Amino acid sequence: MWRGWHAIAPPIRPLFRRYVELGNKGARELGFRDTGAMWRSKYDMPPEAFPAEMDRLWNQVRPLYLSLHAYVRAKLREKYGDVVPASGPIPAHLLGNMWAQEWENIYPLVAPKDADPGYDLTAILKAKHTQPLDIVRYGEHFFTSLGFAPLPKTFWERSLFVKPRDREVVCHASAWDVDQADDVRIKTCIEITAEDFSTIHHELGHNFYQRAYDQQPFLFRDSANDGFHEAIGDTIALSVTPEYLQKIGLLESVPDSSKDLGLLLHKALEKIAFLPFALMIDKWRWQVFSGEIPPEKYNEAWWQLRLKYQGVAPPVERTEADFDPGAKYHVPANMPYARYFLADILQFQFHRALAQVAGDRLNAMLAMGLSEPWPRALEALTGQKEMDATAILDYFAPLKRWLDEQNSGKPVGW
Ligand code: X8Z
Ligand code: ZN
Repeated sequence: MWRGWHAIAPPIRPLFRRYVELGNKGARELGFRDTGAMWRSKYDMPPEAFPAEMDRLWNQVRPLYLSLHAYVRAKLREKYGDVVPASGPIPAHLLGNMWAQEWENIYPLVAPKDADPGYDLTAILKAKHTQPLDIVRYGEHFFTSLGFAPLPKTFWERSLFVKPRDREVVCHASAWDVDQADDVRIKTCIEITAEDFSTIHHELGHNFYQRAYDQQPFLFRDSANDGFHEAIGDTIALSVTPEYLQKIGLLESVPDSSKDLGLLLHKALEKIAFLPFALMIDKWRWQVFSGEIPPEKYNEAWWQLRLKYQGVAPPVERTEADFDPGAKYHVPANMPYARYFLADILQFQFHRALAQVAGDRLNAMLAMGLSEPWPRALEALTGQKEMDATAILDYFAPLKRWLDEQNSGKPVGW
């Protein structure tokens, strides 16, 4: 007999309320005003300055979000009629994601007529019978192609990649460095979708970061701030272009540049739609921790912020009998969320810089002309003051291995 959800899991609102009290008690014992202030203290600036920094970034991108929101609203109105208002908030359940946090699932509804790139990575992966571990190998390949060492054997032995049949696990993807050294792992339940293809790149970004700083003193084994940790895999995934998919054998032909607009719109549905969501989650929690939002207003304040930042509205009336924030993993899991907002901004900054750095460094050397001794010019591009033949050897290393095989048993030299 169905006894209702309460028989399976107790209602989360009173537990959350108690968690807020206990969290604040702990934060105060550590010298912070509340948990929110503790979370905001990790950005190399006074905790009070951090929200203004978030707002500054949000105001930079807000016009782009408004344009995207208006376009999507109009398209949804064409499809669904008057349930979508001409000028008000978009009903949150029409955006193709349980939390309306990323909207790429409704791409087919909003695709530009003449610029749809015409491929669907989920469909391609399924048609190729891609397995969960293959997706992880694709992700690892991107990093090794940049010169990172392959993941250790223990990563493959100790990670959780698929949902076990015999027990409940937390499927929300996470990455771990269990011994703060080489024992890195991921824990997730991979599904064969484009979304999980990106998520795996995201998680591996954490693992490769963890391994890169493993020679630091213990207390320095972390990213510059938590936004950096969240941004690395996504920076890599921004280079998962049609050209790259073709290179790794997932796409037969690359759409020509007339389809770039469709690709960009798809990316915007992921990355631009996400920004106000990622911003409002901790705006809500900071106010909850500080007491500005009292428990009797948890849900009302949640939807006010959803309206203010995202321009979305609940499809049915919500009351304080509901506790919608509890449906977002990070809220009950006590995981700060501002980091994802920062990561969304930073990944594009990193990506642009990685592309520019090569050109800029080359130009720095060229622009020096004969004004400096050549070792300085060499240093401007390579960071090295001496000429070094290891680069030419690296370049030909596979050929050298092959030649040595061919020559085995034969005389070498004269
Ligand atoms: O929680 C995550 C990762 C684990 S650090 C899968 N993300 C946020 C979310 O799912 O809400 C990645 C992007 C945003
Ligand atoms: Zn992450």
